[in-house]
Amino acid sequence: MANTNVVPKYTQLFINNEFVDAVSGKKFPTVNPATGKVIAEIAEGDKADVDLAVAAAKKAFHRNSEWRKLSPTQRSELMLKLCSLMERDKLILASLETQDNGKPLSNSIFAVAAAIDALKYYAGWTDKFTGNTIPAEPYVAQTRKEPIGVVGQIIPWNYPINMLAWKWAPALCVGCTIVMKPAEQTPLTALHAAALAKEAGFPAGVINVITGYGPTAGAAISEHHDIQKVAFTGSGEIGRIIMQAAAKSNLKRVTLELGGKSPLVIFEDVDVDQAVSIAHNAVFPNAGQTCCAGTRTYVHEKIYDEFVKKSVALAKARKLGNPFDATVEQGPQIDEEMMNKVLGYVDIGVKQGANLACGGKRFGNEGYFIEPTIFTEVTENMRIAQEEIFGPVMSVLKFSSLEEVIDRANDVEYGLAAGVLTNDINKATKFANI
Ligand code: TXE
Repeated sequence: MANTNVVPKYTQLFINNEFVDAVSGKKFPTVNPATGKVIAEIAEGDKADVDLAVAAAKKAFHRNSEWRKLSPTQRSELMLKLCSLMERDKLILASLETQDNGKPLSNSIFAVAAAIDALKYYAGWTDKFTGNTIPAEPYVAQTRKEPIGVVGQIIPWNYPINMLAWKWAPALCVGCTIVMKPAEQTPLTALHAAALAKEAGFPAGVINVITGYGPTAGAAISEHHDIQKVAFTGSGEIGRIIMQAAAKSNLKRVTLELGGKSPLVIFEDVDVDQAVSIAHNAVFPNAGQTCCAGTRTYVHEKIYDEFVKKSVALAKARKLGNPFDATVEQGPQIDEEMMNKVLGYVDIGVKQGANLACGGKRFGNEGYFIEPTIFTEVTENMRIAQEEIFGPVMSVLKFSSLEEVIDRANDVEYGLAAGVLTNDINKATKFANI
């Protein structure tokens, strides 16, 4: 079992394979959301530090650099070495993740394993990128896939070690160099992973981690002229800012993975107990802080009452508490601000006429826990059916036909994910294809 008291060893910025203080000397606290207590003081990087990190990453990308001279197989070997070290330190990483993010320890252990898998997957791709030859006689036309250069990566706090792996792995695979900013709420596993990257043998400057806040360190990344691409996961609001910054600076490429308000549609031919369990697990894991959570639960009118009764019983039985307790299923929200935002949405739901079937309150008075919450009698005109709450809140809506529910399910600004539960393959296929 992981040590619940792992003390973070790395709290400084990671630039050019060294841990250093911020140029400004500033620090910020990272807080355990289960207790509200400070875990550690972390170096607060901003523009000056991003400039240093980008310079290191640019140097590491120079055509004569050690990194650029590695063969695809050697890059793969480095990535696999990093995987072995993450495997060695998996309980340390999991403990840091649970302290910083609040998710149950078993979830963090699973998350670390999934992060290792992602790195391994991309380690297998290093030598498989091919270009095309194009018929263009009398000319010879061919395309080659090349690494783009220095990549900026800005990630959120909901799945910190996974977000890191999903961003590092493809960039390292093709030979880019990295300047990453973890979320200010969850810097710990990124710093530990950076130390492991150095131990694995990645040359100086290939991976840099700048801890700090979005409007300072994050903005410096998205505005930087020597960063060729920025990969961002987070809110739509900040995604827009990043796209603008990219356009206004050097037209760097941008990839955005933003929020969602995904429907899960449950038809009347399902096993209701099974559907209740699937719907529950589409919303409540990670305390509802998942971009593709199925938070708009559309239930056919024939099974609606039974579904609601059983879902409420299951939600009420969900165990909240210390995420290091092996019997606990749900930890806290990431911070006080997010807890209050979610509770604000509960108020809005009640005011707009939804029926609060269970939950809706803060749990305990230490940390930032919220009871699993279910609203019934929800309709699309309510804000809780349209806006991403990012908390343990299920909105149940009633429907009567396939055609009707497809239109209603699509009637939101978001388009990230969707699910359907039915035993009729024709219905499932039609639903998925429309
Ligand atoms: O996200 P932000 P927040 C959604 C979810 C949540 C909402 C707000 O609905 O309630 O976003 O969460 C950095 N320039 N998701 O405030 O602000 C910031 O430091 C550059 C969905 O935490 O988007 C952090 O590293 N960077 C999502 C990252 O952006 C900036 C996961 C994300 O923070 C910046 C998280 C700026 N001006 C939230 N401002 C998902 N898709 O899974 C902030 N950042």
